[in-house]
Amino acid sequence: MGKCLCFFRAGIHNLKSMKLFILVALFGLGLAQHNSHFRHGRTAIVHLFEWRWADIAAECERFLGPNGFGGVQISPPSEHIVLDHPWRPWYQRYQPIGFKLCSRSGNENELRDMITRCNNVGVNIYVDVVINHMCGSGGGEGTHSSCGSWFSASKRDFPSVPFSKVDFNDNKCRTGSGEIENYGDVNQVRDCRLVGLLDLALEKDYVRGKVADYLNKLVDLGVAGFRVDACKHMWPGDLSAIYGLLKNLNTTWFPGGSKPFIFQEVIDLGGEPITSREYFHLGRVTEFKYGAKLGTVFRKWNGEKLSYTRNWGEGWGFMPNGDALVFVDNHDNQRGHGAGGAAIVTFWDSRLHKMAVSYMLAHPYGVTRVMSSFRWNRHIVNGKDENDWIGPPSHADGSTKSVPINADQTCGDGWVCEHRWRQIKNMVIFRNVVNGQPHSNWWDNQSNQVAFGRGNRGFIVFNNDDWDLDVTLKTGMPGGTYCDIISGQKNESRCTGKQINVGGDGQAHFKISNRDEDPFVAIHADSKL
Ligand code: AAO
Repeated sequence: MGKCLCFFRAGIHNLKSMKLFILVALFGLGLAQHNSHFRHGRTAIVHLFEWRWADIAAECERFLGPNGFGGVQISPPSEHIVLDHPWRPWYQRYQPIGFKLCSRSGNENELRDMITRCNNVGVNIYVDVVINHMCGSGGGEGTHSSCGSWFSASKRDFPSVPFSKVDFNDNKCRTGSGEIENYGDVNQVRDCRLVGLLDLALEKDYVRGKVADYLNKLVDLGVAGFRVDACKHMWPGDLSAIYGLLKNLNTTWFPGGSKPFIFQEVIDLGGEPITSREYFHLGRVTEFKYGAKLGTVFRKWNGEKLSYTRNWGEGWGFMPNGDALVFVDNHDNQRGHGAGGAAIVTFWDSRLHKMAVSYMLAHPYGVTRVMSSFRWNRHIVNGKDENDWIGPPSHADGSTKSVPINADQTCGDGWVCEHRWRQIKNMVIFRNVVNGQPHSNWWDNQSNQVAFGRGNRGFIVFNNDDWDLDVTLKTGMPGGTYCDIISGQKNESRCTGKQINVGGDGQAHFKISNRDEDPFVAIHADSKL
């Protein structure tokens, strides 16, 4: 009896440990898709929207590597339609006609070279992949594509994959138009066309296989993961099946067993049956509430105040920190295409943009992404920009211009390069220096003057009121003289901007005029003289 009882107990014990092991393995697996694989303690992604591969490679080596950027989100590299607007609209990149690695940003060799050069300086590459659909149903027929491959939208014929009529959802969609007509209907959102885009039948193994082949080709080239476009329009089960076909990352640059980082575009500001939560188990998700709320707070709209952000992050109803990919603006909502409306703070409002991006980079919540844009001549009529389609700086033949770097380190020819603005570049470094440190030493004036630290490694103070800030605060930092990395930075043994003296008690006096070019101050362990 005793023997069998102890066997029984042992069996239970083994079963429990087996269950625990499976849970850890699954959880660990799940977490793995949430892991950005940043190297050397880096913490931020920059979206080099519409940049050419050759320019990204150069930027990795001359700027992003040396300044501690963790990675670059690149525009969709797959072959796309060429639309005949004079300026080739930016959104033609979101109308694939095949999976050849050949787009207006460059060809496969240029892509391979860029991924290698960026990886070699510790900058990861995350690819924006469009796998929900092919081109618009009105895309016509012919070779008007970025690499000259023939296709026919009306015949659903894409020989370069190949995809044919049976690989699309036309027969599954239940709306008369074949389009999404109501975001309140889950089946429409996932089985009908998003703004006319031919919807792929992702429940088919054949289609899943072609998509996985495309993603695995990029994994083999050395990418660290993917921004997956339009995930709201794909069933989580189909995405799970596709992600399950992905290879581990290339061990030339990543540890064995590393799974691709996945961050999924799902616009969820509430009010629709499809929510971000349905995608958390698959990878991180874009938190659109973040930029919408931060813009409202810094614009001081709807009675919002910066002092209300004491519990910023999950306290504001955002998704769990471990699932979040956050940003102030993105390529859609900086031109009114996505979610967030007029609250979104873009480079057009540069003073506010620097404050909002710096707040994001100082705060521990989420994996952070900085937008890097191009200018276009906005033409706003009744609150809508009629030129929201204009593509990147281009030559007369429609090809994208290279990114010239001026002597003052800014970019020319219409490229905005927000990531190169001193305040933003220095806050990317700030985020690296304070990585892992808790949010601490909060102070506010119950209006729009706030301050908070990151353990004993960093401290930031904002004045978004219409009067001066003049206060002595507990910073949590060791005593010493620190350079403010917003008004300047530390160059050898001197500060090029303001300097802050922290006493042995960790207290420091801050005086910030609301008329300052940048009414905020930030110091960190590496800006100490
Ligand atoms: C272009 C033309 C179309 C044409 C089509 C095909 O503009 O007229 O029919 O070609 O020929 C981009 C452009 C599109 C472009 C497309 C293809 O933005 O204009 O169409 O390339 O060239 C939805 C999706 C979301 C998507 C967003 C734009 O859910 O995934 O629309 N973003 C991604 C990319 C984007 C790209 C695509 C997808 C397509 O980032 O660049 O399109 O690959 C609500 C819903 C959202 C929905 C928006 C649509 O959002 O919730 O899911 O996003 O509406 O505007 C408040 C609400 C919020 C609401 C928001 C906006 O904030 O709280 O829920 O308003 O209305």
